[in-house]
Amino acid sequence: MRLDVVSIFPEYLSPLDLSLIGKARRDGLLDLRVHDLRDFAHDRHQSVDDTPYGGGAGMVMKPQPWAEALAHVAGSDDGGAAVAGSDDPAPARPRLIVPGPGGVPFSQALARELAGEPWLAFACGRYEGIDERVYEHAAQDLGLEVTVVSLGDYVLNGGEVAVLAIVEAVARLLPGVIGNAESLVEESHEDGLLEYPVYTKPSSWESASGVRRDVPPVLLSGDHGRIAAWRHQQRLERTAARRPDLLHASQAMPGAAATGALEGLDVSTATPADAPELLTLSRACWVTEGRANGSFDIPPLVESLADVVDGLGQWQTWTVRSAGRLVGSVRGRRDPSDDATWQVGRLMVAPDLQGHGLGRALLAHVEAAAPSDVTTYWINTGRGSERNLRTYRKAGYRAVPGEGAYPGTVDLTKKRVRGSVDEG
Ligand code: JD8
Repeated sequence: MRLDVVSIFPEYLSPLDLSLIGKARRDGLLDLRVHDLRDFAHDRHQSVDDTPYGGGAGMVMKPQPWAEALAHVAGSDDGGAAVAGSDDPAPARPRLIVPGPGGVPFSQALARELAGEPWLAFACGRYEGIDERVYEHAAQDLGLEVTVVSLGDYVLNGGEVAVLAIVEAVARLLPGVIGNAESLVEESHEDGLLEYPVYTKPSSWESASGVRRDVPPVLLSGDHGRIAAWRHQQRLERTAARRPDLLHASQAMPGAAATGALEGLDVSTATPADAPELLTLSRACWVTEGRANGSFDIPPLVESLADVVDGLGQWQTWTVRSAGRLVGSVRGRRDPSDDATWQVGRLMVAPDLQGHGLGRALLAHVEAAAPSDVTTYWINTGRGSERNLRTYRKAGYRAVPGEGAYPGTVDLTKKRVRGSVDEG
């Protein structure tokens, strides 16, 4: 994997010379390059910031140095980042990650996703932030996929700390970076539960305050079945105590963490009796899309119960229930204007259960349901629906240039691969 980081404090990234990441770089597993933004500021003081339009405290980072820095990085493909086995002639382009307090929350799921990318570039902002036109320029002019990512709900002074954390979380998932990949399996956030407590010698330890503490006897028993059960119980208790939000998700979708997100869930063909809950779930799921696309005047937010019932007559619709609760749905139909195209619509997952792979599993489910003579899948989403676009891209869909079927939307299509997973 190739990684490029641009910052006005390049030395801030020097911790990435150390430890496993440092070794991975020396072993050629990681091609990490750090660039000083000031090298792309050509005035006498190499200034990279100026006063904010509209007034207010602080300074804003200027667009020109960033534009030159990103052009330099994105234009410097030396084949190191080419997708293995891809015959795509187009020069590889980095996926641009810009840390920011307003970004999508960084998570283990996002770390796994980024670990699948051949080339990542990071833009470290400072001051009050980077001129907004740089984000648009990178996406629209340089054609980069741009994702603003937040490390957490607190305010830092710049993006460097976030990049240190993101690079470490991503790089350690790459083959060969950490010794035994085994240990990746039972980690916190890897499967929705926090890790179990760990102990080492001595089995009985007396602290300076004279208190003696022993290792839980089960761990000295050699009985691996009992040890595994004790450790799982510890993980459940710890998660319930410290992160009940995680527990809720893993209980509500028992299969998600293990293998298929639909495992243990009841997937059924929708009936008019499901319409009231489908209407409610649509409202809940499309509020974020409305905000992301600057308009709440979109069918899932304005349609009536009668419209939902109507839709059930025009589309094959599936519901997903967990212990009776409607937690997801999706629908599919032949494109009225092209029999060989299978339209996928209203893919939705209850907001509190998103991020656990249920959306991807539902997409695979509706694709597998397409009649055998279907050759292409079609899906539509808001141009601003970054998360959906990422999910569909990961599932192999590609954006159709130009305006989508509805104003402010993007159409995406994917060729059906015979004998592929999506043929169920
Ligand atoms: C990038 C400039 C500072 C932020 C005025 C303070 C991430 N979880 C996170 N918290 N803060 C950041 C972050 C902060 C940044 C920059 C990331 C670039 N600042 C700004 C807005 C308010 N100052 C972050 N990831």
